[in-house]
Amino acid sequence: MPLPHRLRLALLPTLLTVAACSGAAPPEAASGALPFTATPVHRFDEPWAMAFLPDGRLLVTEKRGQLQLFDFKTGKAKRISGVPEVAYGGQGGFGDVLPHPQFAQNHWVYLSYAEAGEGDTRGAAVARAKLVLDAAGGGALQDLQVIWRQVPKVSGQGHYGHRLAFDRDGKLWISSSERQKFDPAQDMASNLGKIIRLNDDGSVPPDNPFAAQGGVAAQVWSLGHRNILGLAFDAQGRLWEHEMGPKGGDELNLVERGANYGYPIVSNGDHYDGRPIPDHVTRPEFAAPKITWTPVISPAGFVIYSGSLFPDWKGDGFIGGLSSQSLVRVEFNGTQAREAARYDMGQRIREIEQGPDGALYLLEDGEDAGAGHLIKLTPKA
Ligand SMILES: [Ca+2]
Ligand SMILES: [Ca+2]
Repeated sequence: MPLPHRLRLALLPTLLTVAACSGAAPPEAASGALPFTATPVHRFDEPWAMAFLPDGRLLVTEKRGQLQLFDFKTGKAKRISGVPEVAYGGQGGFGDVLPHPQFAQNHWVYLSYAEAGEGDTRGAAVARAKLVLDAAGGGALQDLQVIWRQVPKVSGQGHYGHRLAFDRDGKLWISSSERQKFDPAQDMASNLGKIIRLNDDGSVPPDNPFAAQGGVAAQVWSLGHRNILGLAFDAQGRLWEHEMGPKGGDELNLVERGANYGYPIVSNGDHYDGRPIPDHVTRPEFAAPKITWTPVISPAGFVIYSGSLFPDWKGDGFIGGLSSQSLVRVEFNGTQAREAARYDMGQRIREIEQGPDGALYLLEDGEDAGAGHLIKLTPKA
């Protein structure tokens, strides 16, 4: 499978972005070529998310509602049966997939997806199920339990979010985007526009910051978010998220307990219909982004690299770019961050993971003809 016009380094957008970012340093010097080899491995139908199993195989969600198990040894993907029905359309469908940290012992897999509701409403849901693998290279989900839902279900097919992460204490984190409804991000009677922290069975930890308020507020760790398509923990256990701004103002945020990130009251972007939104600097009571991007990158997928195959990149964040068709590398310095490099991939990048071999794996978004590849990145020989 060829990789046409992918191997270029996009310097101009990076320079424009750096000019718009306070405190950002220049990107790494241009070498005229990408600093890695990009190898297409397999092609999926509108892939959205992926996660490695302890045996080295890869679970991939396809937005239309399939869960695939890809075996690098055979080069084949097999369908997993027993998946929940998804509300496919717009930005909705199958979302994230994530094995439990103790998957080898308990076989739990966590899935997020858009779920139909009453009338013309939808909302994100998170379920867990036991993944029973078979000898033919496939498997089945059993004992499926829905453990969380967006409240309320609303019209529209955008901004579900529904990214999943586990922390080192085994707590489950969910990004719940604001469904393009704006104000729910500030409303504690709704869990839209929030980052959610739960126990692995979906129950609410009593030490959550708004636990005393009860209801869905008890699930909330932070609020005032827009469309969060990336959650990642660094080696120190800090949680970082990125979210798409409206017209301008994509953000990388350090997620802090009980903090309000200000949307839709503040944003470094503005509404698509032209109405201005005051910038973050006007309201210091709201947590401000560590990086802000205008023009936007449209961030999707997020990993903080901990491998050895790319030793210079240990501890760096990698973010996929949809509209920017790029891979963005972020360098952290404690609680600060800056964009260090942007690599032009020539396709919308939806998802990124670190493999057990230390290679980086990307999923192209699947909407464009010829897209949807799983791509492996390895150091240049
Ligand atoms: Ca993933
Ligand atoms: Ca603004």
